[in-house]
Amino acid sequence: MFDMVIRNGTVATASDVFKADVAIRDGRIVQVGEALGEAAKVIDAAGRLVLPGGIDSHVHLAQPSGDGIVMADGFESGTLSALFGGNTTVMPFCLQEKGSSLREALTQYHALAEGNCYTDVSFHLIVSDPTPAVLGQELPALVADGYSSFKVFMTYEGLRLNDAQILETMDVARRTGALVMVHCENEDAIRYLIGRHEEAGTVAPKAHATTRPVVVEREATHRALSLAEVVDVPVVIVHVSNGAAIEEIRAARARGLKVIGETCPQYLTLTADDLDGMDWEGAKFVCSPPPRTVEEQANCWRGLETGLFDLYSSDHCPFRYEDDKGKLNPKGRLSFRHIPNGIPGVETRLPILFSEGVMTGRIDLPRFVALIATNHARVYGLEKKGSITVGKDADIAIWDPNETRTIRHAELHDGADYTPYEGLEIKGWPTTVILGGKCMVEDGQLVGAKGDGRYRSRTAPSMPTHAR
Ligand code: DUC
Ligand code: ZN
Ligand code: ZN
Repeated sequence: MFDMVIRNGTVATASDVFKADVAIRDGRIVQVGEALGEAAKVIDAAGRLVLPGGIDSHVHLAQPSGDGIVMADGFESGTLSALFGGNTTVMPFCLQEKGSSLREALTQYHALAEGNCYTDVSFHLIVSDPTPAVLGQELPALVADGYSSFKVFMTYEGLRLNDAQILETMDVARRTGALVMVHCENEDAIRYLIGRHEEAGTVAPKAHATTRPVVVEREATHRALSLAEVVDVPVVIVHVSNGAAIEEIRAARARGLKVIGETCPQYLTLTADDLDGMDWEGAKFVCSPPPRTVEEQANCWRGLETGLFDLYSSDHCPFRYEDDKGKLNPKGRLSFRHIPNGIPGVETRLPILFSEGVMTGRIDLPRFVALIATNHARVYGLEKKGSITVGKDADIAIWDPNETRTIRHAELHDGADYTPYEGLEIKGWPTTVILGGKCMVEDGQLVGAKGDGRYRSRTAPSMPTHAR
C-alpha cells in the first residue's frame, strides 16, 4: 500500500518524457512504473503533465533593504506565492549587513522562516563585509554546515566588493568547494552615468535603464569571469540580461572555466521601454540589470535554447508600488536613484517559460524541467530534489497544459500590489502541487498549511558539463 499514487499522467524528467504512474511513500518517490498498486490517495493525472516541483534558486524574501524600504514578501506570502506557481523549494538570500556576522544574520533569518513556509527553503549567503574573520573562519564553517553558495555584488554602495575582496571570497570557495554567485554591474560606471543624468535633470524611472546599459554589465561580467579564472574556481553569473554578457560566458567556457549562467523571465518578456510608463508607473519595472530590448530578449531565448544557460530563476525581489516603503517612497517619487531595485515574479516564473518556451516549441519538456528544477538541485547541492526519480523527495507539480490564463495580480498570492506581467496570456498552469508527498495545492485550491515547508541543508555543489 502506497501513501499516494499519481496515475495516468505524462511524466517528464530532464532527459525523458513518458507515460507512467508515480507512487509515493513516507514523503519519497518509491516507484515510477505501469499499473502501480493501491494507495491511500489516488490522483488521476490523465491529460496532465507530472513534473518535478519548481526550484527557484534566486528569490529575495524579508531582505533588509535600507532607507525605510520594506520588501513586500516575507517567508509566508513569498512561499505561498511560489507554491501556487508550481514551486516546492525556494532559495532566498541571507544578507550579511556591514559590521555584522553571517551567523547572526542566519540566526535571524532562520527565525523568520521557521514555521512560516509553504515550500521548502534553503539559503544562499550574501557576503558584504569579507573581514579576515569572515573569510578565515566563519564562511568555511558555514559551508561545512550546508550553506554552500554565496553571492557577491559588484554594484551598490554598501554591498559592492572591490576586486581584491572578490578574489579573496572566491578563494574561500576554491578551498571549501562552495559556489560564488556574482551580480555583475560596474558601480563606478553607473555612478558616472547617474551624475550625467542628474546634471541634465533626467530623473524619471527610465533613467534606471540608461544608467545601467549593457556595457556596464558586460564589463563586470568579463571582470568577474577573469577573477574566477585567476583563482581557478567555478562561478555563477546571475540574472544575465543580454547577448554581450552571454558571449563573455561562452568565451570563458572556451578557455576552460566552469561557468554557470542564469537568466530570468524579465529578460525574456520585458524591455527598457516598460520603464517609460505614465505617472512614474515605470517604477514597477525597475530591477537590476534592467530589462533591455526585443533583440536582447531573443539573445536570452537563444541562450536557453542552446544550453548556454543552466538556470532560469525569478529573481523575485518584490516591493509594493503604491507604498511609502516601496517603489513610491518619498525619495523614489523624485528620482529613479531611490526606487528600490527588484520586481515580483516567483509565481509567474514557471507559467511564463512553459507558455512562451514549451508551448511555442522553443524548448522541449526535458529542457524545461532541467531549467526550472533539476539543474538547480544539482548545482546547489539539493540532492534529494529536482527530479521524478525513485528515492527523491516527492515534490511534484501536476500541470494542465491546456489551461489558459491571463496574468492578473488580483489572482496571485504575493505581498506586492502589482505584477510586471499583468495581462500576459498564458497557456499551461500547475494546478496541483505536492510537497514531500503531501498535497499542498489541489486543483487550484490551497489544502496545505503554513509550516509544511521546511529548511533544507545542502551538500556540495555539482558542476554541469558544457560543450566548449
Ligand atoms: N540583484 C538581485 O539579484 N536582485 C534584486 C536586486 C539586485 O540588484
Ligand atoms: Zn543581483
Ligand atoms: Zn536577486
